[in-house]
Amino acid sequence: MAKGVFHVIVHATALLCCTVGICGETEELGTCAKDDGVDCGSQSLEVTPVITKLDGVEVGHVQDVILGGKTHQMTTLSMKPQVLEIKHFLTDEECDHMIRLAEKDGMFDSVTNTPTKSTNVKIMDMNRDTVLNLREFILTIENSFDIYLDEDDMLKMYSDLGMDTNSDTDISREELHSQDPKSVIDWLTEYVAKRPHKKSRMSRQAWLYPSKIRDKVLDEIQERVISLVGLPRILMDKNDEFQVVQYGPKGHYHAHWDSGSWTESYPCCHHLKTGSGQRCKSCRFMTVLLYLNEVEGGGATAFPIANNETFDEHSFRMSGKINLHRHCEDANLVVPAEKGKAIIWYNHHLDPTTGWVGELDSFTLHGGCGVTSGHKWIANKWILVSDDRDKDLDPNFRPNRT
Ligand SMILES: *[C@@H]1O[C@H](CO)[C@@H](O)[C@H](O)[C@H]1NC(C)=O
Ligand SMILES: [Ca+2]
Repeated sequence: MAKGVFHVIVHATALLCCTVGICGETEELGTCAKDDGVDCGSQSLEVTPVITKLDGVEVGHVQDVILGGKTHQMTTLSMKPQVLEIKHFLTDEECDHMIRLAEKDGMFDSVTNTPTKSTNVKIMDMNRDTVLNLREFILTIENSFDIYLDEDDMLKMYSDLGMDTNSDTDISREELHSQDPKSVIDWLTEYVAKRPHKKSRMSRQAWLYPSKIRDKVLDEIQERVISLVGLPRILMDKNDEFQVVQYGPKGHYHAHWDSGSWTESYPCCHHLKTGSGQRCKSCRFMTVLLYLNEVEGGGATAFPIANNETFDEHSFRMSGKINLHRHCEDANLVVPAEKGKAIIWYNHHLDPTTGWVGELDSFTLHGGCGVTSGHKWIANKWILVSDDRDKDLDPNFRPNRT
């Protein structure tokens, strides 16, 4: 049996008091004594949706989940973060169908990392000696542009641009400031155009909206996801899209989080109208990743810091292991690509006091390993939940998609 497959949980007090129909049943809770005038009619049955998680129990645990009359096996791959896997969640025909829908929709290039004017350059002078050594400059470019260069690339840049005037492979503040930032950006743009594997993401994508395209197969897949996750239906209906992504040869996606931290003060993107141009954070409580094809080589999903005792972002960035093209096998959890397989994880903790979504779980850091041969097709289903329960549950609050 799947655990946590409730669509709503009724407030304990209301449930005991009102479904039983006899006030006084819950005296031990001190809320519902015989004479306190509680209306036990059905009107007072107050339903407050809460957020729940599937329970993976422990690593290696296998449980049956019945979805649309079919029994699937769900295996727990990790508990920190909790990562669950269901093989054959989609049939081969359903996978092929999703790919066809995406192709029909017209896939467009992902544009996550064209180095542009608006990018905020974060100078990574780790030891604060006002000089950037090679490692620090590599990290500066990684963190600012999502471009992953090695030392030879950097030395070529220094020499092409005449940056390192005294040839000591360090870039001093003077050397940096005598350089026009635009010349660096132009150099990077041209360099990675010829070497796409240096970019964070090499892929094409399309968005599929079950509510818009009214496709029977897609509707069935959507219903299967809804039964699996057991979350309030309104959350699923308001943001029903699947993102289908195709990674080409060398395609990969460096380690990242799918969601933002609640400490970021920006609004959740799904609470803004499309094209508002306002800065926002992704608020993706849950990720369901579906593999749509058999990848010839590579294409696993890696969680570099799963099950590590602690997480230190600074030391992680310094290690260079964010680059999953180079460091896939170093990841603590690697989930191989397999047609029809679903991988499920929760990007956030639960907040037990509110019953809603809590802070980002740092251990969900993950990415797509390089495709070494053939293509890789996946579909992402992000279940969007914000730190504002009322807005998420308000049926009138919908993003205005164009
Ligand atoms: C993994 O855990 C160890 C022990 O707590 C810690 O020293 C190390 O920095 C952690 N690694 C990362 C990448 O956070
Ligand atoms: Ca120098």
